[in-house]
Amino acid sequence: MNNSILSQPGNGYQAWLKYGQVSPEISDDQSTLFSNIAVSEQNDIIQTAVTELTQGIEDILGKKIVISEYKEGVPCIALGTFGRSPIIDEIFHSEARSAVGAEGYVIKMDSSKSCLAIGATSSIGILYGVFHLLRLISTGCNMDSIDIVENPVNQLRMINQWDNIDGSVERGYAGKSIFFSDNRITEDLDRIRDYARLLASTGINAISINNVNVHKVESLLITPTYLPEVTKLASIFRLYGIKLFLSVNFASPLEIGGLTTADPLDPGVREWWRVKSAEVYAEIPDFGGFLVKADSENRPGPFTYGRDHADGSNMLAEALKPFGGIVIWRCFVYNCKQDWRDRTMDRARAAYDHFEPLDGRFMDNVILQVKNGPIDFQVREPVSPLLGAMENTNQMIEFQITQEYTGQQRHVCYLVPQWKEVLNFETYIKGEGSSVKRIVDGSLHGNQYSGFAAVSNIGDDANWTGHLLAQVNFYGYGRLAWNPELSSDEIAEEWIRLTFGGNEQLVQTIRTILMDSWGIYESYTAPLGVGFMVNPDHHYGPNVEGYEYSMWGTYHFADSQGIGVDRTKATGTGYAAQYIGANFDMYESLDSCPDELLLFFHHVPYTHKLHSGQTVIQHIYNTHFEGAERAAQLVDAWEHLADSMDKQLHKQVAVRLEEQAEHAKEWRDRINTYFFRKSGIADQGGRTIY
Ligand code: GCV
Repeated sequence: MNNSILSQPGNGYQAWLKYGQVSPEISDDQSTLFSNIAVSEQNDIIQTAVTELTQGIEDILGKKIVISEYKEGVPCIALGTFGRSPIIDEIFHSEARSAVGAEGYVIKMDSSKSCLAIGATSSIGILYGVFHLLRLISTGCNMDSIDIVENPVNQLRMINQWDNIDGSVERGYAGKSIFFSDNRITEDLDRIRDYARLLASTGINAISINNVNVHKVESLLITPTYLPEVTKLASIFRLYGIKLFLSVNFASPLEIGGLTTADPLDPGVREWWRVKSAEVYAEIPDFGGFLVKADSENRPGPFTYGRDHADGSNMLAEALKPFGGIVIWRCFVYNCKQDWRDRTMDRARAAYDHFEPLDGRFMDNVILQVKNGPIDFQVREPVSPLLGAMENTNQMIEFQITQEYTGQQRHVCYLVPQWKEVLNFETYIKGEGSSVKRIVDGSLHGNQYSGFAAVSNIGDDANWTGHLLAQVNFYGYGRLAWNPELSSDEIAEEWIRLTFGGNEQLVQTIRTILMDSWGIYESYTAPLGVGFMVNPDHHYGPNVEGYEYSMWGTYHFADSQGIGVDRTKATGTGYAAQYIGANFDMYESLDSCPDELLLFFHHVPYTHKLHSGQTVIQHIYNTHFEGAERAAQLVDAWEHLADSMDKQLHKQVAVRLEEQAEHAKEWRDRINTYFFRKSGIADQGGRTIY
């Protein structure tokens, strides 16, 4: 915790690392043990771990800590990597040690030695173990018989910033960038360090710091103009075991390199990227690699030269390969200049159609980054059929923590339940047991690289995320990337206790608010998986026809008879056929398509009966009336917590929930009125529609 102005109590800056909110029941023995940290190794990450542990325990227990080498008979918390610390090797025998992977750790209370030990294979494991221990102590867990083995399930656990060098953040809802302003890289490295702490405490190990839409000035980040400053950022993230990546502009050789082409098969272009990569690695030896958005939403790419995405990404992969770097290549490729009159073209098909035929052609240091759904981070979408469809290609999943389409951090929307649905989805790609989480962790296809990426939701607001409750998505993403088996409930509860303390009524109330929030948001916005219905450009607030006659490929086709997109193989765009076996059958048939995705896959009359027994039109009315009511109830529920938390924290959320309740009414009335006027069918409940 470095930034003294921002770290005022009550503004949320310390987030879930605000230790000392619960006074854990600590026995006298434990208290003595917590007075000493024994460590015999020295390197930057171990130093970070020791600093975190010391500060954390001092805040929790309000006592000074002594740091020294291990001394027999002196109770302590001992930290060390295997083979370098005799006490750690004594406590953890070879069997325990062999269970710990590169970034994993073990924590064990050895009463006979009066020692709470954290052992790991590498220094970063020690840091993760320290954050785990602090989490346990500050949520009041009993330490007596603690014996934990932890390994991250996913190899890459990455955050993508969409920060621009002028200081703006694309789809950012929490202020300006903490990385850039006025075409300069920030000098406030304290804030970057505080960000690195938050990330590492949840297990994040990679970050790309600039927007995937890379414009002219940002293209210079890989040149001497900016590299020295980028190097400083990389040095901070390194202390927390986080690798730095940069988003690059595919047309850089042309736009900043003085070449006449960016053709990936041109020898001059290949050489240009090789030289640039070598320059970057000369400054940042552990640089992660490049993140690329190409041929997408007007960004340049290999298509300009008649090449494909394998040609494009392999060129960069070849340049990075000698240094151990990787290329993360996004699959968000579709025609954004579509004719809305043409009902045969379907944006949902695009990623699969472009990439699946290229399976096997990508170099082994290329990873394809695939958005969780086929369209664009809507409140409800099916899982992208591209995930897992390329057996011989590395893939990772992309989520969006920033709430572009889920309330823009003015509405509460806990996204972990949505992400878990995606991760648990059974693809049947290799028969039963082919869930998305097994594709993403690399185990299904035995990939060399795989993992999680997500678009960050932080900015320079004092509380990082604008809406204080949006911190849970940032926290939850990291925890889920570490272990997708954690439940949404567990993650929510952990975050609440760390952020607000352990008052049981408070914990239960906030947990209910979070767990209900996705469903509430969905119920008053676009119905039954149809998506969009938002204002163009900024994407906030209801506008049923906002995108209906546009070129973006996001239509609902509502007319006086019905609504929805026919994506069946039999009569529609054929998108449903991108799914395998039982999934294809489920989505293709009107009878088995789940209600919540009905309008994503089928065009139906308003009088069509859902499995719930309601007609489509009555479902729209019911959910919108109920949704707005439930949003209003969140205000009341929060009000009851006024005396159980810091007043300022309480106020921050109260203001946003009130805004949400008002805005939910606007959604309700716009959607209900639109469909009433289109269909002419009255609400069975006789409620007010305009
Ligand atoms: C960074 C959506 C967003 C864009 C974003 C794009 C992407 O279209 O609205 O702001 O651009 O996704 O993921 O590349």
